[in-house]
Amino acid sequence: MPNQRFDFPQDFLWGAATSAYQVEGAADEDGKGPSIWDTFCRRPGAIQRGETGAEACRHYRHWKEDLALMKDLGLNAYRFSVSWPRVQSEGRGRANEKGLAFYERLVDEMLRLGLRPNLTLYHWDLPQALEDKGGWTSRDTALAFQDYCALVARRLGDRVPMWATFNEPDCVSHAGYESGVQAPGRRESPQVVNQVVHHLLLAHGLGMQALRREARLKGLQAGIVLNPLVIWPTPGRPEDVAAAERHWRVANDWWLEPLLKGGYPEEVWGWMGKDVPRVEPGDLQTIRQDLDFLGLNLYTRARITAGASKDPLVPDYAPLPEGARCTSMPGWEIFPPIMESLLVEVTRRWGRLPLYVTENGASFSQDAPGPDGRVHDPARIDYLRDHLQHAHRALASGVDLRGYFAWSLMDNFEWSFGYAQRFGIVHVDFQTFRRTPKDSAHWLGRVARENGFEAEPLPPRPSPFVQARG
Ligand code: GCO
Repeated sequence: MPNQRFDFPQDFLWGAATSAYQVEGAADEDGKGPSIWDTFCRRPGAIQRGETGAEACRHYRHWKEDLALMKDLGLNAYRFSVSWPRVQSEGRGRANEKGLAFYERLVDEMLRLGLRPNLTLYHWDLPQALEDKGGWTSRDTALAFQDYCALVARRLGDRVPMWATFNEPDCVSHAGYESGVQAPGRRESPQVVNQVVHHLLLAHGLGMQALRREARLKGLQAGIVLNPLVIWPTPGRPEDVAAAERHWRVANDWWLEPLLKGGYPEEVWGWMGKDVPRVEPGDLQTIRQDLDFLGLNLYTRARITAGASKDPLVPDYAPLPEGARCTSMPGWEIFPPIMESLLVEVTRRWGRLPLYVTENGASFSQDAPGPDGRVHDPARIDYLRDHLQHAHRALASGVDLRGYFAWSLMDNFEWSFGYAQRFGIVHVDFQTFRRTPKDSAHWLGRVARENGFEAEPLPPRPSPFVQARG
């Protein structure tokens, strides 16, 4: 079958993504206060091999080289996050001038190089001082977040064009306060976890208001980055589709409905019973701020089946299908149709709104320079290309997709996995901190320069929800 062109819309953003704690290092330099991740990494057994983000990729020192590397590859955007405790060491009050100056230099250099800055205000690194006062279980933290957003918007709101309040608040709440596998590593009751979710949504609304009040750049885009479960019903039985639909409401719409419509999904609220969050008058109106875009992070699918669970809040996950190919992340099946399915489902359920794929990528932990000094990662090129082909098909169906950010620019601190996982399109030697662009970096850079690529045509495969609706 002859190859076809997969061309993307004009002005499509082609970028790479990182987050402060995962790449910066300099954990206690220049006035930065401790974050909950600095604390959590000291908990025995929390992080594989007892590793920490204290040094990470030393991006705090190598930032200029890292930006130049993206520019040389041909990328035109960079998604990064601001470390709250680097800007306000205790999470409140006076700004840490050296911390703000770092981000000012970083943004100014991006603009000089023609890399569109895509700034995330919160990528999980809460100042420890706020956690000591309750963290996200406390409504006050949402108020502190509003002040933090205003502070950063006053300093960078005249030049940063794209802002996200949060990255994956679902992980912040459920991994941080329910399972405890991420910082702050707490295991709270369902009601407390639901209250954390509510405080994060409230903080988002307050942060959006602060951004729009304080930032001066005309045409600034503000939104949020979510990681909806890419729910995939096991094929064949109507009850499996029904179970999957139910879990879409529980896992995804519990976030999307307040953000886009200003209310929690009624049926899910009912299933929660006494565990529902306390909602103050006006909260839902604050949460529902007009979004200029929605960022979506996606990697793999969640196969849902109708099984033994009697609790509508608890899904039955189907095992990996026979012969499933996975990345190095345990159980992360490689299944590129997720890209079309999620983009189409979000648009179908919530209306056409500007979307960015703010994270998509694969960890292959054996990545290393070969005898030729290059890092050959064909599996990652296949992963990126296959997912982009499905993104292209979503665009053809009318989805308003405006950009794609590979996770990640460079191998980095993968939370509880430490440095064992390598998601980067650029290899990092964690002894020398030498950066080596992998073959996938050169491939993505060329796609960015050409705004598309050639590949074999895709076989037809609408998502099961589309099939189920007929
Ligand atoms: C996330 C985070 C990233 C991760 C990446 C791989 O989506 O969990 O935004 O920080 O490193 O997704 O797990």
